[in-house]
Amino acid sequence: MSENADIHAVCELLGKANRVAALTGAGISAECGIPTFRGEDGLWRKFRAEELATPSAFHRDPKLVWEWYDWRRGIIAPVEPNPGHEVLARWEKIFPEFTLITQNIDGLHGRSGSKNILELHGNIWKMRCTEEGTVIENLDSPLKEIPPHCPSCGALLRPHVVWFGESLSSTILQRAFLLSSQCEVMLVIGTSAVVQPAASLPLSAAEAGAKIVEINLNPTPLTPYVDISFTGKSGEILPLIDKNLKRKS
Ligand code: BV8
Repeated sequence: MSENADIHAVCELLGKANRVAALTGAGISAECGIPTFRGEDGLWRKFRAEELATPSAFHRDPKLVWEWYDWRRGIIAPVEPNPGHEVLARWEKIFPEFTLITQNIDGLHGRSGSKNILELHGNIWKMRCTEEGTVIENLDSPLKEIPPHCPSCGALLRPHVVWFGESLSSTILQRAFLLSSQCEVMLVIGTSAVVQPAASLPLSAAEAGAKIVEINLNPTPLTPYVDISFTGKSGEILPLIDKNLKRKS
């Protein structure tokens, strides 16, 4: 189908839907200049992200891991959300039930005004005490101390994110699967759809009868299973869909 026909088709779907969900990945923030995970630009020094985003890497060298997160915070801090983030924030107000499920830890959905966000993998602007488990927000960029320590007990702080090999919060994960299985339309935006369990959410939504709409620069393992697939930049395609959407708040 031509892109225009696809735009028309997705607006038809969204025009009559009450329960809509969106799953986002690093691709939705790429147009802000934030490196994706698996894209060419995802490399830091000579490390692959999966090598640093693990409990064993932190145990081995917490300073090195914090230097990586401080580098990423330094890239994220000055940027503004892009039109893709903004459309999703606006859709939260025009659909009776709109759920935003993100794998991103950059906090840009929140900064664009989205409220109802499930941050599956945590948030880079939050830290957790390795002793007490308390979570604190820290927006310093650059960090004043690397590695940072707990202001109340002095123990090492770790990024409040989910590392590979670590389980996600069961509360957030259960809610993500519940809302995915209840939505009528799920948009899957800017994710390579390989990291589990996040990559299973669109499949469980499809099994429950939802229509799946994918927006990605490239095909993904999910593409053969979706109802409508847009190949392009989410910061351009989402505003295009929004402009043609006959739904106002
Ligand atoms: C767990 C936080 C229990 C940290 C992240 C089953 C099978 C195989 C493996 C596993 C499995 N179950 C569990 C695993 C292991 C692992 C996993 O899935 N590994 C993968 C690599 C196969 N999962 C886990 O470890 C999870 N924990 O399952 O615990 C357990 C444990 C062990 C074993 C069994 C069970 C925890 C996963 C969470 C890890 N933490 N982030 C940090 O960020 O520092 S994941 C991190 O990577 C991101 O959060 C994100 O989730 C993922 C990156 O994926 P994307 O966001 O999709 O980004 P990517 O760069 O890959 O792709 C970008 C896409 O955008 C591309 O498609 C590109 O084409 C597109 N794009 C680019 N520009 C644009 C665009 N699209 C549109 N517009 C554009 N402008």
